[in-house]
Amino acid sequence: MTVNVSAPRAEHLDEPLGLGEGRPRLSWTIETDQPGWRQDACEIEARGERFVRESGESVLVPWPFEPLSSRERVPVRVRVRAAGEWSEWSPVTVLEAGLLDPADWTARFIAPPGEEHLLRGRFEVRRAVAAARLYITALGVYEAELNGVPIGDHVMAPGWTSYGHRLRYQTFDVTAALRPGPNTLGATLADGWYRGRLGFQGGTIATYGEHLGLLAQLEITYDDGSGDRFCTNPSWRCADGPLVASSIYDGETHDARLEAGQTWVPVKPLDHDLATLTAPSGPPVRRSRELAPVAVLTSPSGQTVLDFGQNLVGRLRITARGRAGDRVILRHAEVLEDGELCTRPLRSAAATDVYILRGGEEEEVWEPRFTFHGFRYATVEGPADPHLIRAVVCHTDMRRTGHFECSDPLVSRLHANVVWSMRGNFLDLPTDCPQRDERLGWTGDLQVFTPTAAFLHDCAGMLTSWLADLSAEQAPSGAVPVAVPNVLGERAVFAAAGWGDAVVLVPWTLYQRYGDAALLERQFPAMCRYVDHVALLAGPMLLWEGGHQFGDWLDPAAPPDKPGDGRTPKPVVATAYLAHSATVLAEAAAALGRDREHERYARLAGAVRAAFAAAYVAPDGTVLGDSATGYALALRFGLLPGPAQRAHAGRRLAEVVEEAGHHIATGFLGTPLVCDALTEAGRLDTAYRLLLQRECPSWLYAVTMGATTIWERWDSMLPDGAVNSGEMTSFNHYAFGAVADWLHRTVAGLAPLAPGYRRLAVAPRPGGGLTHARAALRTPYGPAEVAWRVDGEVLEVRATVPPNTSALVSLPGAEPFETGSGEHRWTVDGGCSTT
Ligand code: RAM
Repeated sequence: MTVNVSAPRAEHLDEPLGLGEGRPRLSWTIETDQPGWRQDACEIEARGERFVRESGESVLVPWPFEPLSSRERVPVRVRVRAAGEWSEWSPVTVLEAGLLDPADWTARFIAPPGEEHLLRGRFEVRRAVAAARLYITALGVYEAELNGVPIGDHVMAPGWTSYGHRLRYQTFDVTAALRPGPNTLGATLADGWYRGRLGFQGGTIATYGEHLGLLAQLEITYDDGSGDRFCTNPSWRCADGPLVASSIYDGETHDARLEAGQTWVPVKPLDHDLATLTAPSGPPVRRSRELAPVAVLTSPSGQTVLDFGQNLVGRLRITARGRAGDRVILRHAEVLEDGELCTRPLRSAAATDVYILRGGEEEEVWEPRFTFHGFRYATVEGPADPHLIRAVVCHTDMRRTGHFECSDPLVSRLHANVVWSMRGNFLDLPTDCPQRDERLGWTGDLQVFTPTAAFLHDCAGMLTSWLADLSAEQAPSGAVPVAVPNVLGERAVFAAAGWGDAVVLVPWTLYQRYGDAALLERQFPAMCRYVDHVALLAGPMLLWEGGHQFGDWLDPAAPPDKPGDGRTPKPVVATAYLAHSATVLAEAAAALGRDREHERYARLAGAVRAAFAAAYVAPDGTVLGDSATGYALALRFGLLPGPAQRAHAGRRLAEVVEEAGHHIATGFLGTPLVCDALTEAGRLDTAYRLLLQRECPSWLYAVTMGATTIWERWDSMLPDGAVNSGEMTSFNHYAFGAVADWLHRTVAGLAPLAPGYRRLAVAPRPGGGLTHARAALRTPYGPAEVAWRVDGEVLEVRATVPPNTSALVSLPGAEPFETGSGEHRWTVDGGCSTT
């Protein structure tokens, strides 16, 4: 028997350099050929100390030793015991703490006196270097270099957080970049999210501050144990450089003629609270892949148009040759209209990059550094060879964890589109869209998409940071901004059903998917404050009927200029969400062992459910508004008072969907629930017909129109190919992609039953004429998979259950049963229909 233990992972990080946790929790996975393998105990070794824990836990296991101190480097390994036998030790992971205390910083922020954006400082390396670390961040975005060589491969660092509360710093190992004698540490600063145009439809300038700033602390340890520290301080100098303009929305202008010959002037000190500094809890943004154009076209007006075959987020890298002062101009768009770049959906975002050539015989290669665009198409003007242009895809460097495919190529493409929309909108924070003058962390969009996101990629670390901002920005009343970080001001801080509920529902989903109870505990006070606030708004009747609501946003029946006015009454949506959040909060309290809060919120949830039923559910089970979203909410959130009403609501939901010709009749909040509600109501056939509809509005309509990402509106592109003229016409908005969670859990049949998938459901529900489907997930415990295939009357199901977990298996027409880890194969004869 072999039992291999993976190298331990710290927190949600694959790169444990510069850890911000003094007590990092550890996780490992097991590889074994033994079915049903279960851990009885583990032993953790660090700093030569060992600790045995009599426990089966292998995910986010508490740090058993004295906390790490700042900068401490600790090799850690683990072994496990099962059935009395200890395994071999795992490979070692070396953890290294970052600067855990504001007092560790002797560096101070510096700022250019004017609009200079190049900064540099010089220092001496006295002898052979054993180790060197650079701790660095900026007010703005930065790229640093040592002796002219870029440090690291991060993009748009330090990213976007609620800067007034939390500013992330990065830690780099720069040992190899130093040389004996004089060295130069340099950085380029740009506005990024800190000072650029940011907001809703235009936005404001200098959202966070007037001045860009840099903070850097380089710590050198020499081979004799002595050290030097070199910090940003008033001896640094700054200069203008080639970065002429830079804006996230509008693009970047780089004048290569200004790359040399600067005049360096002194910097000035800048005050900024070092207590806001925090280490990242997730991976940085990186360049993840490059795409070559699939076609180079000439538009009717004579423009050279590149088609990358995929709507993506990132920027172009060009290769140019020409005279000094020649310009290459790049414009980006997600779609073409009448063969021309259609930039109207970008609203005021210019999305234009300009490169001004140095000139000469040599090829000049350039990629903008401090902007990103959402595009599939681009026009290029000037002396750059279009065939050599590459699209560089950028997003948070999350581990890909989940995959899905099935026998219907359109559904598989729909799923691929969801993955691309996640990539495009998980660029340091979860955004609604990546292309127009917006790109904000809208809470509602993430709320509905988190279950899907948490399957596709390991986004626990990234969303931990976003949630910290969400709680930091929560008002004393308990209300939260509708988009986080909040740049829309006070008017954006209000409870909106389905949006604000992200406070409660996102941590809960992350707990279920990643087993992170500490995160749940940390968010718990914010969750309570939010639900208390909404309960207050709902008043003594416990009906949430007032205030500004987005409703079932972008229901296809809503008037184009009133996207919130769909068929489902707003009070129905809002009160349903209050009941749901209170229920989830009660469950969260139970999971955390908080009995008092559990009781309190379970009581509130029960009362709101009763109020909902009394006010909005007729005795026969008809829900006010008689809409698909109303029924989906009532069924999924358990708001129907009895079995008769439940049965009626299920029937009525199916009828409503059929009456709409199996076209989508739901918006942001109903869409993620409707297939689940139908399945639960015993109408899987109707759910499949809804999924497989190809006419507008439907999920597959966009796919038949050539979509490669999920659209904001069901008809972002109209059937005749015209681009919707509405204000909000993004082609890269993940919200409607939330149906992928149903594909994973129900179509393929792989779902979590206990936090972190410690117990999973294997419950495939074949239908819709599909002949096979498969979901594969790297769970926190290791790879899991469910795959099925229909051959005539026979259904064959294969499943992989990770070591140290178990599964509840429900096959069509059979009694559910439990199984342990390992590779399984079952067949069901005759008992399933696939039409
Ligand atoms: C828009 C975006 C976003 C949505 C809000 C309410 O600006 O489309 O997705 O959450 O409105």
